[in-house]
Amino acid sequence: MSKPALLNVALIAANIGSAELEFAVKKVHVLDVMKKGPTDYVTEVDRKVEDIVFEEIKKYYPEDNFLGEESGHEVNNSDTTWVLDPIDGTTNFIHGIPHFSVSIGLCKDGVPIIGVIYDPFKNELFCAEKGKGALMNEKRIRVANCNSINSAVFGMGIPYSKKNHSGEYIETLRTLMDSRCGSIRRLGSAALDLAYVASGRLDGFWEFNLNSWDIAAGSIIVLEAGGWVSDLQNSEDYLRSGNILAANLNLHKDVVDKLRKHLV
Ligand code: 2AM
Ligand code: CA
Repeated sequence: MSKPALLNVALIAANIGSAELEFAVKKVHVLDVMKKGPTDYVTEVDRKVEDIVFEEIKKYYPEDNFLGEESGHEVNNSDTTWVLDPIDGTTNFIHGIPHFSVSIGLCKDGVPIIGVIYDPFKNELFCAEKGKGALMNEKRIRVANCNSINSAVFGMGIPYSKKNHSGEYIETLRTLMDSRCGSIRRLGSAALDLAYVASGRLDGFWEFNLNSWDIAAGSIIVLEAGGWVSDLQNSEDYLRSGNILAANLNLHKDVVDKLRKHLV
């Protein structure tokens, strides 16, 4: 019997994970919240969603590699890795702020080829497959065509500790503010920030020091929606560095030109 297509498996798994999140958010006030670090939270829901999503994928593709925020890296000598963030935006989730997502990326030889991001609260499902375009709830999406920093609305994230690029972050913020950019938002889920760039809700997004599970799915969705993704020096090494800038091609070039001289 042939296996279901990779994207279909990612979609089924995202639906299952998202249903669990939708259920869990109703009892968020009684959750046992644990800390991985001073500002890094995990809940029993993160772990449960990770388990059920990987369990579903492994029904069809058990021989692949699996990288999850909570369970770490399972290496099975495959060139294909499923990269999962069971809740992207855990801090929002814990605080009852309805903006978080399940994010499932699939990388082949380290390059994202499939991305699925599900926002259970708004019932919005973003997905893409390399070469096949990007969709939101089955409708084709494209990045915005904003060409000017002055009218652009950017999403961004604030790094979590002093050693995590806080100086560079302040410089990027100052540079864009000095350039009189349109507006800046800090929404709290990098996966959804990228999905919003892909769907034209945000014109651009940047953040430092993310993990591959935060951005693997979102980056392929932006690329397939006609946008461009790099690190802040315009290198394509963003998945490894975790420093990311996404926008349409014209805006991306303008922002990189402005930011480059402020970054080492
Ligand atoms: P998370 O909710 O899965 O942790 C928001 O700026 C982004 O930063 C989110 O994608 C969030 O992912 C991530 N993030 C939140 N807390 C973090 C921490 N302590 N260290 C690194 N990344 C974090
Ligand atoms: Ca997470």
